[in-house]
Amino acid sequence: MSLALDLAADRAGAPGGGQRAAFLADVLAGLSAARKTLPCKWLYDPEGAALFEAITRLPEYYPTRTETAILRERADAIAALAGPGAVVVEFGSGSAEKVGLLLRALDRPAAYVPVDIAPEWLDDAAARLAGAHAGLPVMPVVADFTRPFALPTRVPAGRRLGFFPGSTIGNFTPEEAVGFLGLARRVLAAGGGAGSGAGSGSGSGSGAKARLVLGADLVKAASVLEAAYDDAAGVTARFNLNLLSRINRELGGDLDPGGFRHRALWNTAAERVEMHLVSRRAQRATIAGHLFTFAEGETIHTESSHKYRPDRLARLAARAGWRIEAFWTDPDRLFSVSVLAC
Ligand code: AVJ
Repeated sequence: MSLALDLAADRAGAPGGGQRAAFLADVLAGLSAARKTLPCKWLYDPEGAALFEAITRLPEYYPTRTETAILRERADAIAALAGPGAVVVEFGSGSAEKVGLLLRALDRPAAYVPVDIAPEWLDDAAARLAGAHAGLPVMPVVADFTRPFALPTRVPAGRRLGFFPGSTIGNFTPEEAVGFLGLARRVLAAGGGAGSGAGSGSGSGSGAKARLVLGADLVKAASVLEAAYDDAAGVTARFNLNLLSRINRELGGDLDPGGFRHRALWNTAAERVEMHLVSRRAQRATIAGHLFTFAEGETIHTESSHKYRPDRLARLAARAGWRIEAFWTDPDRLFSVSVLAC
C-alpha cells in the first residue's frame, strides 16, 4: 500500500482542521487560568520545530548528543534483547538518526511504525527512513499516542519494540508519565507477542511480550540544567517567544513578544526545568476577541521538563506494569537509556 494510502487509511482517527480550534481552546483556557500556562505541544509549529532542531546542536543542550552516543554504544545490546523480527513502534516521529541506530543493529526488523498526531511529521519520517532502509516496511500511523489507540491490523505480528527517546517523557507530569507508559504497554503487548509466541524464542531473557526503549534525562546540578534551557545564544528564548508569535499568526492575537522575556528555572521540589514567559510590564492583549491582562512579572508557564533519578524511574515504570531490563548512562551520568520489558 502506498505511503499516501497508508496515511489516508489512518487519517480518519486524526484531528482534521480541528487543530486551530484545539489551539484556540487551549490558549483561551490557559491564559484565563489564575496561573497562566500553555501546553508545550503548541511550541512546535514549523518555526518552533526548526528552532528546536537548532537547540539540539547547542553546546549547552547536552541531551540529544548524549542520548545518541548511548544508543550508538548500546544498540547491539538492545538488539540482543529484542531478538529477530522485531516490529519497531516509535511514539512520535522524532530524529531519524536515533531510530536508524536501532534499526541498523536489529536482526531483520519486520517493520518500522512511527506514530504521530501530525501527518506531516510522519511523511518526513517515513521518507527519511525508507531511503536509508530499503526493504524495511515503514507503516506510519496517525494517532494521538497520549490517548488509547490500537496499531492497525496491517502491522505484522512479531515482538513489538517501542521507542520513546529524547526524554520527551519529561514533558509529562509523573502521573501522566505512568498513564503513557501503561498505554504504551497495552499497545505494544497487544497482538504482536502472540504471533511469535509470547513465551517463546526470540530475544534473550524471559519471554517478554514487548519491550520499550526509553530515553530519560537525569537530575543534575541546577546550573547545568538552567543553562541547557537558557542558552547564551538565545535560541531557546526565541523558541519560547515564538509561541506568542504563533498565537498572533494563527489566532489573530496582538501580543507583543518584545513585552515578554524567556526564563528557565529548576524547580527543586518537582525535579523539573520550567520554561516561562515573563511579562516585562503591566500589559493587555486581545486574542480572538478575548481581552487578557498581564501584571508586571506575571508569567506564562510554557513547558516542564521533568528529570529522573534511577530509582524513581524504576518505580514509575513498575506502576505502569513494566520492569527495567537494562539501564545505561553516559560516563558523566547526564542522561539514561533504559529497556523496559513486560
Ligand atoms: C523535546 C521535549 C525533550 O524537554 O528537553 C528543549 C524540548 N525545550 N529545550 C526537552 C526543549 C527546551 C525537549 N523535549
